[in-house]
Amino acid sequence: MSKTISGEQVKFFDDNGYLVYRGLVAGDELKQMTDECQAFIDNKRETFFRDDLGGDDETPVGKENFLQILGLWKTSPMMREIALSEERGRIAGALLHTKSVQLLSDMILSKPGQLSRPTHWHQDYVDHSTSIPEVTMWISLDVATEESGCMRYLPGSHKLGEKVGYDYDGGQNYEKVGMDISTAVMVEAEPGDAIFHLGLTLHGAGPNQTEQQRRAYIIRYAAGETVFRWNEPIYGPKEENVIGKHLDEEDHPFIVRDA
Ligand SMILES: O=C(O)CCC(=O)C(=O)O
Repeated sequence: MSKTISGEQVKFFDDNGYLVYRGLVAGDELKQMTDECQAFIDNKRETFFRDDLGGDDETPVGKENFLQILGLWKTSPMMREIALSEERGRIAGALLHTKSVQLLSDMILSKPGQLSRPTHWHQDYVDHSTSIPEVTMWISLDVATEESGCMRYLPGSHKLGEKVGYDYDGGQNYEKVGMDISTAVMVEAEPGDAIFHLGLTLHGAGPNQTEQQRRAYIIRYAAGETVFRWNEPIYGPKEENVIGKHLDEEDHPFIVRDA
């Protein structure tokens, strides 16, 4: 049966800035997604961008502390099909309150067992060059628990405006800008559960203290109305200045067009 979103779910998202959608991905598709993501992690796929968010430039491939792989859809036909799913694009469109949705980016974040660092509290949009806060879909590929560093969100924080981007230092920047995380919620997840959040929602995750890896496949969706607000295209510099320009279709294909 096709997956849709109810008015109640949209209202929850509008009020809280995040939404848990249990079992959004299941069966064969979940297996294909997980296997293909693991093939990227194992460095068995041509990879557009791979980095260790928890280490330095010297980290050998396969030893990353907090592995980020970006742009899977660009090199894997299977991930392209998964990333451009119209069914999920329509859900993102409802959350963005728009009729046309483009793929902003996709990525894997993998935290190996016993090695990884926390994800410091941040709002994605502060670091993004796009004019409208995007909707992110975080799909768990493993059982994510408090111990393995499941996601945490501060309900309502999307209404506070732009406060804090990713903190590559001690992780206390959210405190310095006066954000209080005492009412934050922790969301444990099973494989295939999706959590949506808005680019302005404060979120983070604990370290992975288990023996198993904690993997997520993440898709960021942009409203079709989005333009660049500074000259920083998502996939690296271009010859032309992109400020004020719409996201180009080559790097940001439409998933849903104006109905
Ligand atoms: O998976 C994580 O630990 C962080 C994910 C995140 O920050 C995001 O998807 O925006």
